[in-house]
Amino acid sequence: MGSDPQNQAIPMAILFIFLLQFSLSVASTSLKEASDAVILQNQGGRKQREFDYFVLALQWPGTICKGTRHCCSSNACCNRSGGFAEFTIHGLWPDYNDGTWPSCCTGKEFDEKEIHTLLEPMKKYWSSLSCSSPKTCHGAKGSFWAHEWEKHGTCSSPVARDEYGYFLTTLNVYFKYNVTKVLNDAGYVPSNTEKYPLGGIISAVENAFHATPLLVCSKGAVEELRLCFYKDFKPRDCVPTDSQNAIVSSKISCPKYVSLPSYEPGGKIFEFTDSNWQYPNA
Ligand code: U2P
Repeated sequence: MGSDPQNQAIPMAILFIFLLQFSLSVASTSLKEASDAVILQNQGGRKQREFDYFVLALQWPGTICKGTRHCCSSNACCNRSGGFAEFTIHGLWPDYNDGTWPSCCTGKEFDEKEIHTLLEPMKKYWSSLSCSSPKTCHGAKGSFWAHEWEKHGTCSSPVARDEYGYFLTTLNVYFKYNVTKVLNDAGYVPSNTEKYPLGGIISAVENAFHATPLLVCSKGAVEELRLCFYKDFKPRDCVPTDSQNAIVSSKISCPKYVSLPSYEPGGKIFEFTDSNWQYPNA
């Protein structure tokens, strides 16, 4: 009961053409995906590839504000009534796995009007804790928010594609992963007398988010706590970063026991440097 080889040849040819077309279309799709993934961003002739992961950098105002020497209207250390009892946002930074990061990826300048609907939470949770005006990507001086958007936000594509998206995404991640609550629940509360084990703080965050944070200290006090995320904002371990050719890791930056200083404005006498500055609650 042998079948006719001529009759078989036609379906085989159709199958072959189908498979050829299928593999060509798969190949072109994966080529397209590969080229979508490697976005080459250009500024001043520099080419930067797409970032690998996000760092949400949080600052501890109690530590930073202790170093305040003078006041101005833009420094929340001077004018926040009631002080601070929580981490505030420093920035959402797209980083590379090798410890470096892209910066100033497009020419897009900061425009506060684009985020006018976010100003209330921004002022409260993304406050500037300094009087100095950081550099923007164009060499001019700008606000803290302008610096963070131009340096880091413009490199967050394709996850956050514009200024509004960048700030909104950052606020959402900040509210979702509430480190202050995690530490308070574990008994690590602001104090000017207590010292806490660095390992205990790291474990509390690991237990809550199943990923290892990175801590940065100044004179034995927690100055920053960084949480790391995949591009879909699932938590992942932070890796030591390379800051001005020095490796930053929790153990290098912090002692075995660290403080989380509390801070209330008014406890210090400031020299104030602009006429807009007002004493808190004045
Ligand atoms: O750590 C000092 C400064 O380097 C920039 N930085 C650090 C680690 C990192 O993963 N990504 C990154 O950008 C920060 O610069 P800034 O945004 O303050 O200009 C950080 O403060």
